[in-house]
Amino acid sequence: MLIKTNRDGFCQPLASEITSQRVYEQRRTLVKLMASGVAGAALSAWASRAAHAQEASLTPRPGKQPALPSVKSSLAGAITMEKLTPYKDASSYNNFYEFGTDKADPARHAHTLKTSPWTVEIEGLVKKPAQYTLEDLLKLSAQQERVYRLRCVEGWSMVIPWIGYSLSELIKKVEPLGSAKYVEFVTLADPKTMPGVGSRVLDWPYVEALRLDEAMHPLTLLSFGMYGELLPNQNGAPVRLVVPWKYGFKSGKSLVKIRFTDKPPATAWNKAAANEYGFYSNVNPNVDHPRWSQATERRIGEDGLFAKKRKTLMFNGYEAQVGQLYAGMDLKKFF
Ligand SMILES: Nc1nc2c(c(=O)[nH]1)N[C@H]1C(S)=C(S)[C@@H](COP(=O)(O)O)O[C@H]1N2
Ligand SMILES: [Mo]
Repeated sequence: MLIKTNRDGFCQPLASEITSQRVYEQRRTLVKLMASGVAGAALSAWASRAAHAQEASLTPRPGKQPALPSVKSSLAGAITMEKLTPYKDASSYNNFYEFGTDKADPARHAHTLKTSPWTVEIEGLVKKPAQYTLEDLLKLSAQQERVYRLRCVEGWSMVIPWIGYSLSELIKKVEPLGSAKYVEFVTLADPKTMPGVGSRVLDWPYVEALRLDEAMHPLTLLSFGMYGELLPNQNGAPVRLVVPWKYGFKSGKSLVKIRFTDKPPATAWNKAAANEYGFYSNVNPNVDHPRWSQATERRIGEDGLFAKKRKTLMFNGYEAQVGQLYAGMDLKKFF
């Protein structure tokens, strides 16, 4: 660390130097993490030591996955002070239809998902199409911890300390062409390891998409971990999206391809039921799902007999950050 001596003779590192030192140490830690094979058993002793050194320790590490060191994000809206959903609930009550449609199915079946080796292909309207290995992606930018709410269209929500960095960091590297207006996210569809892919509930692979400016918004997170550790398979390992102001289904899990297009891509839920799931799918308490209200939500992990339902907030509480993206749009029409 660089030490500056000020005129009084006190030695004080500058705040900016502390930050860069942390990022440097974090990168070194990640290199070690990868040298030992991301999910290797040999890693666990080191991982628990690294967890103690971790700056952003909001919860005790669950100890289910190797640690993923991160720094606490300073981005406005990236941290909520609400109580975290217990890890047990966040990792056992999931939607991941490739492993079955019951909320308990992903935790039960996703152990078959093979997350290494893993590559994400970037294609379409970009100057620099590329194939990124997971290791490349982990190193691409500093890992941050962000505590986001995620609200499912079905009416439940969770508060999760995600780890990752803004998707915009990756997008900037591949240089979208002027003609690129949308970003399509294609997720893994492997019938050998994903029993749900044999069913006809959705048209596989599960595909989601954002407008380019939504994808570039700093809150849009490319996530590799949660609760201080790598993502468990059922939450979308090894890399997923988290778009906190949209219904949960926009946050694609286990991404394998990111494609830049000039037309709105066809998305899995829109193809399945266009009248129920629009392209935008912004959390909006004033626009009901055709079959149920979207005005309130139930927080998973606190649903005791007398637990009150919470009022759902516009853009899931992120209106100050993202409202501008939709200025002048009729959100009943563009739901
Ligand atoms: N590939 C894929 N991604 C997916 C889904 C899915 O079925 N397949 N379900 C979505 C839905 S409906 C929700 S609510 C969130 C749930 O994320 P979580 O299990 O980490 O809470 O994942 C989203 N991403
Ligand atoms: Mo969902």
